[in-house]
Amino acid sequence: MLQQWNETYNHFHKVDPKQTYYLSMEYLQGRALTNAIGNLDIQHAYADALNKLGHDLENITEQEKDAALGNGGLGRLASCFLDSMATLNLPAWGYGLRYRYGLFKQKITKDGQEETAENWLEKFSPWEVVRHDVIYPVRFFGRVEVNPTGSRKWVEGEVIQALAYDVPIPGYKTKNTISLRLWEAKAVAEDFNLFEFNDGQYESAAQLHSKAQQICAVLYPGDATEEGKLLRLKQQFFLCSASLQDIIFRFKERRDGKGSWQWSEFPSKVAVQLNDTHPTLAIPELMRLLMDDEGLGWDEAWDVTTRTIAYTNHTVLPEALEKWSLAVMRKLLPRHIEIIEEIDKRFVAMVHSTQPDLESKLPSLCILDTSNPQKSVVRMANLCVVTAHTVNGVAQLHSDILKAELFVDYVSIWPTKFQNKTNGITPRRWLRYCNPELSSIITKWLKTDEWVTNLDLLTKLRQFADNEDLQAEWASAKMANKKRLADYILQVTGLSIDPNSLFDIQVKRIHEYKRQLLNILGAIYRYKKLKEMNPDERAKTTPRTIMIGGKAFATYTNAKRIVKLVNDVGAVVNTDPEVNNYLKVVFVPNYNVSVAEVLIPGSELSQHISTAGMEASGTSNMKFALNGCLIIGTLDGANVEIREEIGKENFFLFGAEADEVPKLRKDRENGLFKPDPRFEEAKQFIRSGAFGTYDYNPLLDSLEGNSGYGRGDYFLVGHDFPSYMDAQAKVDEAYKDQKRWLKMSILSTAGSGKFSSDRTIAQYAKEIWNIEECIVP
Ligand code: B1N
Repeated sequence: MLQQWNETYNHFHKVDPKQTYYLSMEYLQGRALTNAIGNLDIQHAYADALNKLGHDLENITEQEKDAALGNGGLGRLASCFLDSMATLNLPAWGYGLRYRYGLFKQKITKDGQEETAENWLEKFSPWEVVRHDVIYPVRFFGRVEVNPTGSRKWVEGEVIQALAYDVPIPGYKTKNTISLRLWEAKAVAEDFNLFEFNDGQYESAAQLHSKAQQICAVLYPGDATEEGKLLRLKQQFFLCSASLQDIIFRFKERRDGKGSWQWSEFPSKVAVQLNDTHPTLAIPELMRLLMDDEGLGWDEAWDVTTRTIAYTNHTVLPEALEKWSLAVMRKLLPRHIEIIEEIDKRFVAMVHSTQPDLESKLPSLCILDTSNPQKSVVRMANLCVVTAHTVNGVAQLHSDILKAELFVDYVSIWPTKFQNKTNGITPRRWLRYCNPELSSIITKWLKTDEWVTNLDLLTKLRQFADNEDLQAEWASAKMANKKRLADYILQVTGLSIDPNSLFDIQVKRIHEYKRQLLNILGAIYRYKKLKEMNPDERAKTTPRTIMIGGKAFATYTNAKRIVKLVNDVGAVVNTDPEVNNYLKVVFVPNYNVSVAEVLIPGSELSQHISTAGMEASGTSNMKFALNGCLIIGTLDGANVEIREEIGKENFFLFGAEADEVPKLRKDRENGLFKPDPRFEEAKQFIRSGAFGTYDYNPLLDSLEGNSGYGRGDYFLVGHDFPSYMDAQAKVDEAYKDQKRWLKMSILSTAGSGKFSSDRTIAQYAKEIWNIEECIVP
């Protein structure tokens, strides 16, 4: 792989194509071994070689720690994108940070979730190559010096070094192997103060060393929440500055010796994609490098910057839209604030002169929000929209909402700037490698394994959906995966689950908008009804194992209460001899990429039940559908498109639609909401103490009342509860008819071709980046 990696770099260097640089604060890579030997197509030889050394592949695979340098969907998307860029032979790079500690490990105790540090580098990572020759200075604080000529320079402050660690990203059955370049922060060697050290002042002697270490110490564990901490801003700038210096270095290196060239050529060699607003500082940093270091004028630098940068939005949740304090930013990045102020000033002037009808909208459209002069902020999404040549959402519904709501007034200024790029997942990791049983069956029936790189071929399974032989093979693969999953659950929780029950899974970050609370309230209602039945009635029900997993942000108390509730419900239900043959409730601890690789193939029903309009896309919905798992879900995010592709008769739909949500919230405020008795019964059961003495009132109170902070059921759990229970009843009925269920499962896989990240990346390449494949011969 190292050899192919070098060849790839050399080939790109020689051909000098336009390249994409993907900037992301998060990559959720998971383990690398299975993927690497699979993409190199050497699984069997590798396994044989290990056997000869007295080891076995499966055992070795398990030794690797997950690289969890991300929180959830956004970080995993970046990793799927890298796999597709390599597989499609695209000249592309990923840039990120080498966090010393990744996403925390979750332990479940009697008090609920406990977080511990994830020391993924404890035994070193064999997948990275430190590049002592690739190092750039990154400045913080300081001041702006104005020269007599009028040019400006950022000086003084503290300078920290960015050191590159490269991770190879092999494409599937191609030589092309691209790089994920992760930056680590280091103090400048001369900054160690020997004088102070000799004087016994050890801490102050090493001050810059410890400041440098802080920058990449830990991943911020918020998912769709913003922290607004200085260290986070430092991390963001560190990524942007180091990456852009590297990109500019490479651009100049490749122009060297080729005669004269112009900076205006930069956008024909470089595309920069911002993964959400987290790397927004790439905008003022590119402007600064071009003007202050390279001597370009404003107009020329602005032209280069706007033609280079594109922005992806991943959320409309107000709490996740980044706003940085102007005062904090001015201290940390004084030159960048000057640039941002100038961009804003020119934007406002442009609106005045060309869009006078939008003047009244300027307070919300401009970049700086100075409406509260003591608390002025920089709105990062606005800076991105004003600058980027393209802005995209991550599923059709989400992109429509961006155009109709969040960015509506920008659309009238730049009608062609806004696009949709529906997310995707890599079929290598999320089917070929995590589900070898199902993969062989698909290859056998399609008579080719080309589907691994051309996922649309899966539609050819549709013609066999009723075929009894395929259904039998399909069922036996699912059973094998369910048994493997049951073994895993036994190993991590000590709980036995029945592989003949319906495996029903919801795994994702715990968030009120994702409505794990709806799921567990449904489970509670089911439990109560089972208790009320006589044994004969019970025996006619469809046995279920409900599994819920996911991490809660450490200070998000309602999310932590949900984790505790799921565990408490499980403790009661699973030990109740009257019921536990028909229902089990399992909290799967420490959900991560490797756990997902076991859960998803073994799942039969999965829940994607967010309040409509709130989940930008979701990507685990695609992974479950691809593995033949049926979905119960709302019309939200990519669910809408999945349902279109696999057929509405194969999707258990319920709940309000996005455009109804505002009115439903209003109605509720006006006291017009009448709760379903089943909903009241489920809540009352918790209040009665059926699941222990923990105080669930704050959680339950969030579902009560008509409005108010943490009240008024903002996420419409009560409104959607009855239709959710009705949809669940349809699931139970459908499962009783296994022939029908298997057909639906086959059609689910058959309809998932669109959700390959190869399709997504091909669209980015053509419609945003304007790059082409560059195949290593
Ligand atoms: O990005 C995913 C989507 O599939 C999900 O629907 C969406 O929720 C997720 C701040 C985020 N949006 N915003 C974040 C992550 C970390 C952070 O510090 C925000 N994650 C998403 C991929 O498009």
